[in-house]
Amino acid sequence: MDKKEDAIDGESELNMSTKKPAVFSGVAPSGSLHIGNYIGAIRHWVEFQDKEDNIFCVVDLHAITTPQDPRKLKEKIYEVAALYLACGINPDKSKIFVQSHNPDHAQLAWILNCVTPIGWMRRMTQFKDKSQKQKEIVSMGLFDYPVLMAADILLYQTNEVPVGEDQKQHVEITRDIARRFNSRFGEAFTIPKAVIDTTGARIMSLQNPLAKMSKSDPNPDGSIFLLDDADAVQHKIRIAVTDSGKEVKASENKPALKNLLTIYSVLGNESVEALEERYQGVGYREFKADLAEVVIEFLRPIQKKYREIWESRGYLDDVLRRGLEMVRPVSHETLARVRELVGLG
Ligand code: ATP
Ligand code: LTN
Repeated sequence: MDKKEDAIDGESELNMSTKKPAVFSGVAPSGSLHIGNYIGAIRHWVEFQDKEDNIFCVVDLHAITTPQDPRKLKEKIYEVAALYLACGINPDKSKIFVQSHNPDHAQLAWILNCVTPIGWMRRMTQFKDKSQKQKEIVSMGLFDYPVLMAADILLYQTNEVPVGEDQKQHVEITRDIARRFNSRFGEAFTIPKAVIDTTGARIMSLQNPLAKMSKSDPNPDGSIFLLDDADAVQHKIRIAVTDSGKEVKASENKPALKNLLTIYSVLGNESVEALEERYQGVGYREFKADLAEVVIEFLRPIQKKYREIWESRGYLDDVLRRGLEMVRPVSHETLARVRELVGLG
């Protein structure tokens, strides 16, 4: 990974003694995981698994900040956890658990709410976007989303938060909240930093190359889901929007082609330059047909592993239980210190 680190520190005295950097990240089970989630976040979790001390969380409390069907939510939580494993997260190397199974997250979020100025929250662009799109009422939970995310990260004295570009602002506010708490009450938190790759940090919708590929996009043709079958992948790529002209080139004035080339390059493991050369003088149709094959071949082993995991539900429960047991003492220690510093009995 060509790491672009968005902040300079990510360390504090609390973590100087730890050899491996502490990493925390998560995905909300608010829909089906797509290749944007994989390219922007999960592949980096897998890549650095051996070098870091990792926690990967299924952030179900974040999912309910927008309306979810209660009958489907539980299944989605397990689906996300199973996909973490199917994508290559190894539960012997990384801890995986479900956010709501650890009540420390909600408790720390409340305390952080009481030190976070409302003006900081009003600047959050994701809230502005999501609240505009929201057809039903906009909940306090949606507004408070970044504070809960800060609690997730700060509970574990996290150094690094590997995420896609859209989460940069949330990690920045996490840093601000941590600094404010530390200076007002005393050292409690490590200051984390976002780790964002220079390639693929923002995969765009196949139907609108100016909008991010997103789980909650009502048009499923804009996203390729990790569990899409071959026919769906072929169809979505065939009808994907392209730019005017015929050239397969990743230039700024060809955002659709740039996006398709990025996907091809990452999932097919070939440089964009090599692809541009290979497809010189070749029409979009052939390029898209090859891209569909690359995506299908990439998804095949993930889907096979996913099905195996899904059939042994006891194993998945066990992984999540073990993950929770390992993370709980860390969050507990942070929360106890925070309570003490704040003066809660
Ligand atoms: P939602 O629509 O419910 O907000 P989402 O599809 O935007 O969901 P998240 O759960 O918000 O996905 O994101 C999980 C991780 O995947 C985050 O690290 C996020 O930055 C990354 N990510 C999400 N969408 C993309 C994308 N289109 N390109 C690159 N990374 C992405
Ligand atoms: N907001 C994140 C999901 C998330 C997260 C976190 C990511 C919740 N808590 C802590 C990293 C660290 C998103 O990707 N939408």
